[in-house]
Amino acid sequence: MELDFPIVQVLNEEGTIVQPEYREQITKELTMTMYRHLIRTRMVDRKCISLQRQGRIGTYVPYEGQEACQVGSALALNDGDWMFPTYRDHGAMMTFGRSLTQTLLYWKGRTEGCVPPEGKKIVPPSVPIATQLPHAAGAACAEKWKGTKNAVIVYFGDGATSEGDFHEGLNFASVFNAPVVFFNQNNQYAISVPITRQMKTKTIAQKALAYDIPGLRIDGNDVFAVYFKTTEALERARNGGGPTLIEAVTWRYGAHTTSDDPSRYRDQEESQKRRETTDPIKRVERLMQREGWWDEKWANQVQEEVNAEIEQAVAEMERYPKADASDMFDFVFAQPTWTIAEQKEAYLQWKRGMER
Ligand SMILES: Cc1ncc(C[n+]2csc(CCOP(=O)(O)OP(=O)(O)O)c2C)c(N)n1
Ligand SMILES: [Mg+2]
Repeated sequence: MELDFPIVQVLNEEGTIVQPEYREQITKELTMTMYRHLIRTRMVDRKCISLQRQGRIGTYVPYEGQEACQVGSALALNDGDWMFPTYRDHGAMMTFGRSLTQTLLYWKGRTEGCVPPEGKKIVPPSVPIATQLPHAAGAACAEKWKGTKNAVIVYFGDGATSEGDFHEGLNFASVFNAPVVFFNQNNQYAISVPITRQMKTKTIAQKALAYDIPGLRIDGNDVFAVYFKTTEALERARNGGGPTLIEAVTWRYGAHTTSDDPSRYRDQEESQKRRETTDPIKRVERLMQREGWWDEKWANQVQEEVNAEIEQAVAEMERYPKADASDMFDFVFAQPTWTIAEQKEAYLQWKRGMER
């Protein structure tokens, strides 16, 4: 079965284009754009870890290693498309247009961090696993029934495929031929649970067979494979071809969250080895060097610009007052249910007691 779903690469680990049909489209400009986004997402991620360690933001979910999945797929979207992210997909959200300040506000626990930028349909990140898949299928149906050409992308991890919502979302989208791309980042772990303990099938892509939709397994550390294959799936969706399941095979180098210690469940040498061989950013650098596009001065300038953007966003985030814990109750429903009203009252009473 694994042989029916080989991992598709466009750019291999050495930075060589292995699919000639894409050669012409891989221009210096496109590569520089990809590189800038990859560097930006990585630098933001590292900054967030250090902010969390200093107590300046709350628990944080890192994605280092998964930048190609997030950048490549987000750049494939049109402005009118929908994005349904998880807690790990702020790299994709930033690439699609969410500002850095909003990203930081989210991790500071402020509701402002969930408001999408004007005109962009970026849904707040889903923390409950897989609940966003049926929502995405529904939004895609709505776009179809309204007669638009807008498509939907929904992100989820390998662990999410064990949830009922994964199957319900795929089934619904398949039956109604909804314009949605199910974008799986298979980082091979659900917290400490490796994929071999999560499912018996060798691939996630093959699960598409059950819903009679295209299933594709790609190298998630190859930003060009992600970009071109997601673009093709979105195009098919816009043109009435229905949903696609994409499995992007990747790896997170760091911890599940800043509260996790991966050395307790996996060999740290594995991540170190992968950094040297399959890193998504090094691969693009190798391509640029091969093509004679690499310019050290330009690369340094990219870093300086991103640094300045980060520093400004951190300053803006820190000008906001601390999040008010009662926001947690106020923004669940437009009209609070009695249970939520009761919980809020209990919280406020407790808080008054603490202040006395
Ligand atoms: C419905 C639900 N069950 C359990 C959890 C606890 N939980 C948080 S992250 C996670 C693992 C998810 O793994 P995966 O889908 O592979 O995504 P990744 O974190 O690797 O990106 C679990 C079980 C949750 N958030 N929601
Ligand atoms: Mg995972």
